[in-house]
Amino acid sequence: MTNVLYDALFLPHKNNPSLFLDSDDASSLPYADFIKRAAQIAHALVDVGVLPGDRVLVQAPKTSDTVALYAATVQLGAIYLPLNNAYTLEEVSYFVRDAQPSVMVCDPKNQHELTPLAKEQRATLLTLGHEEGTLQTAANTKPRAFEPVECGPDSLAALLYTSGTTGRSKGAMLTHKNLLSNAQVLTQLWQMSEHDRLLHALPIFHTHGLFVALNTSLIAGATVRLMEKFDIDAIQNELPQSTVLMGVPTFYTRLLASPGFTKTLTSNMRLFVSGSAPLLADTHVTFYERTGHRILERYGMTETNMITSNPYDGKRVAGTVGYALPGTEVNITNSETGNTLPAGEIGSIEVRGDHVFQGYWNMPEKTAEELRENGFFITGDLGVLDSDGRLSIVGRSKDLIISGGYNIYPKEIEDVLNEIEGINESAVFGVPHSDFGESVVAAIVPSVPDLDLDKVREMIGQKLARFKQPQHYALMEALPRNTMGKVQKTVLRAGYDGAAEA
Ligand code: MCA
Ligand code: AMP
Repeated sequence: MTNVLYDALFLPHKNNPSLFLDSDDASSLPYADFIKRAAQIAHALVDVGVLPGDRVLVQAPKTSDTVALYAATVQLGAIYLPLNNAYTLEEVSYFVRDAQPSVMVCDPKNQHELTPLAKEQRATLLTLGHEEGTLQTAANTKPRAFEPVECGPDSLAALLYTSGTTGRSKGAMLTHKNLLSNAQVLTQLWQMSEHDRLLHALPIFHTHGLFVALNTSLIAGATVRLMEKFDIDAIQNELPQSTVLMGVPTFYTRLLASPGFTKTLTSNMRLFVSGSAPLLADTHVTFYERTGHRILERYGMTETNMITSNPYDGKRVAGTVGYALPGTEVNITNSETGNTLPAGEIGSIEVRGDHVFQGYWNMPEKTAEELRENGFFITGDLGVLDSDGRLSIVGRSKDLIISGGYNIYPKEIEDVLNEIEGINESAVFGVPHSDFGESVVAAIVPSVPDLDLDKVREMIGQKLARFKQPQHYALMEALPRNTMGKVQKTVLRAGYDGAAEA
């Protein structure tokens, strides 16, 4: 039986005694044992009725069992749907209602809160914790082998939600082929091998930590040092025993800010990768001066997986995201006409290749807007190619804030603010932030003279994950608008100096 992704990522390790997951609790899991654990979890999912094509929604801590749950879902032909642990009940409710999973797997501490939602959707609610959970207990007694379910290249493997400019999150449908082709290309390009030990400090509910880091390590047979989160001291302790780190720019600015981060600590490392947000050229240069390593910056999206990468062997240029990956076409177009622009001209970045998703779950109109019939996906990023084919990102046509590698769509926050009594209208924008790259500011036009901002914060807190909540509020009499009536966020950004903070 063929299961495209399982056969390439997991099956080769059936009898591999090498260490795969080296976790925070000092537990370690060889590849062969991991494969057995995934099989047990697959049996436990089948027992609660999960069928091929079903969505398995997961909002669980970062543990080896969570990674095994991903493998199990792929193995039984179901669709893995991971969610940020920071999402509130309100946010999770949207994803559940949209994706209609047959099973929801949550942290035991959220079981009580999620029970009514699971009941409403007739989904089975299972728990997965650091120590134990109902899924783990059920899996413990199951057989340690499971026959993979047939899945071709176009079968869906994952549904990853990405926020949208309309305020509604969209589920990007990713197939076995999409995930596998990208992982194969990256493994080869970055020369990942069984000798690598990857420092894994990213969350595993996004493309970067889940697919880029884990899938490439799996293909290579590398060891993954699975750390619950990015902790500067823990990272520094691990660097001398590791070879690869994949992170967002905040990882690198934090390392540089640490007096204990020295060249000696990095002497065993062969690769530092950065992505998910722009890496400042200054960070690239300072990192090189401190360590002798040039951070390899690459560019990607949830919908497309990775698109470009600086070379492994060739010149890594600060402030650029490198060349289109093998099998990837990057086209720079005029955003009005869609016509291709020559090298040197700034335009809309479009991308085509085996790694580009199939469209948005239940949103054919949105899919048609962003995925052209000729297969090119309109990224919403603005860029320029040089004569050599090297891409630089110069901005975004989409209204998006990237904070610490998390995408935040202003519209989603504005919608929540505008619902609050006493707020006439609002505009949310990003301002530079030394740690997160950008942070969220909300300009508010109150409809009452004594708007209680503490109350506003409290109401926002009930609805939106912490990382999306505005760090500052600026009260204004009116929002700046152009002649078309459109709010001018560039004016807001330029005029914001923190002084107007309420
Ligand atoms: C945490 N907080 C944040 C963020 N993270 N606030 C704004 N932006 C953030 N990114 C808040 C928490 O709510 C908390 O607030 C306080 O900061 C401390 O929380 P803590 O968990 O301790 O934060 P941290 O460990 O310092 O986390 C910062 C981080 C983390 C390491 C930058 O956010 C992170 O791992 N980011 C990576 C995101 C990622 O994987 N992106 C890839 C997306 P309070 O104290 O007030 O309660 S995939 C993608 O973009 C594409 C495909 C691509 O190209 O990769
Ligand atoms: P997401 O929707 O979370 O997949 O985020 C994708 C977005 O992150 C892209 O459209 C870019 O705007 C941004 N991004 C990813 N990598 C980079 C990078 N190396 N430089 C600048 N922006 C990036």
